[in-house]
Amino acid sequence: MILKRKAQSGSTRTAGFSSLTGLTGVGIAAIAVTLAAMLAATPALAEMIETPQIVKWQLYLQPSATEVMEDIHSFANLTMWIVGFITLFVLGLLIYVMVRFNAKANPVPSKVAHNTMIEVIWTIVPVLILVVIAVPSLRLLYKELEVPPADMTVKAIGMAGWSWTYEYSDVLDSKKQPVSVGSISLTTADSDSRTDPNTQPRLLAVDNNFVVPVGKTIKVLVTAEPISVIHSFAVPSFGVKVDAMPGRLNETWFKAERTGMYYGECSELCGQGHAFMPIAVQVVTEEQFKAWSEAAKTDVDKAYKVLAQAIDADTKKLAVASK
Ligand SMILES: [Cu+2]
Repeated sequence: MILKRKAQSGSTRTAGFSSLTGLTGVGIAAIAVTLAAMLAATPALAEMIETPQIVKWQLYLQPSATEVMEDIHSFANLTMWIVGFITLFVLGLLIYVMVRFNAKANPVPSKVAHNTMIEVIWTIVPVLILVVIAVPSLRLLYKELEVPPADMTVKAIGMAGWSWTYEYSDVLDSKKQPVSVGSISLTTADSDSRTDPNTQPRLLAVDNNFVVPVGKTIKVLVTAEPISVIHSFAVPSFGVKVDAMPGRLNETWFKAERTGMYYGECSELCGQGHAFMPIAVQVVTEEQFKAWSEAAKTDVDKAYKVLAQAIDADTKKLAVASK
């Protein structure tokens, strides 16, 4: 298992982008809280590894499980600092003007209307700030969009009945057809078939997970069933979000660095079942994936039982080894 995670602590997840509200009192308070939290953030490795992907009352971005999402975290933090400093600077100027130049303190106002130097500065400084933001922004955009040589390709199809189908182009059944896995939410609009609320979160758990091996570059071809509407394949911890459109093939990629469950949701308003078509990605070890894919060639239902047994056995082995 690869653990490559930079400074990121749960305590940085505070006010988030609410500071974009600009000069309102709420915005300023949010920025102050966020900056204070960022300053106080001291990352602890153990905490990072054990951080669950979803927690109650979660704010800000989910913990990252790929390098792309790690970069999104860094970029979001950079822009938060810039937004914070600009807002505090403008607030300072406003307070200074209100105190120093109000009618009582300054009864005879100056009639100066132009200052070339100040005008040059307030044109150039914002340009420089935008350049500072543009460089990492474009670098990140290219990293997200350019798919590196993939170890495996999977086609994710948004279905008309508000569910997902995953087609494994590299796992072929006896008829040389890609193994196809239907993935339906366990919490549907009119019923809830979850048996364990702890391991099967509401509106996120599905019957068949999207199983992938850890540390491998997975290329995802994203589309929607021809009779369906536009959906969107999104997994926040991977920094992945791409539209699933009927008659069109989009592509994205991810390389998960840790095993575990990662949840996403359809992120394009697609109709009455929009809230009931989650994406559940199960990242497993290469051996566990082999066990799953071998079994899936003949029987998909059995493959998930085989996978559960393999994970169980490995967990027990780990527990014994750590004693
Ligand atoms: Cu949808």
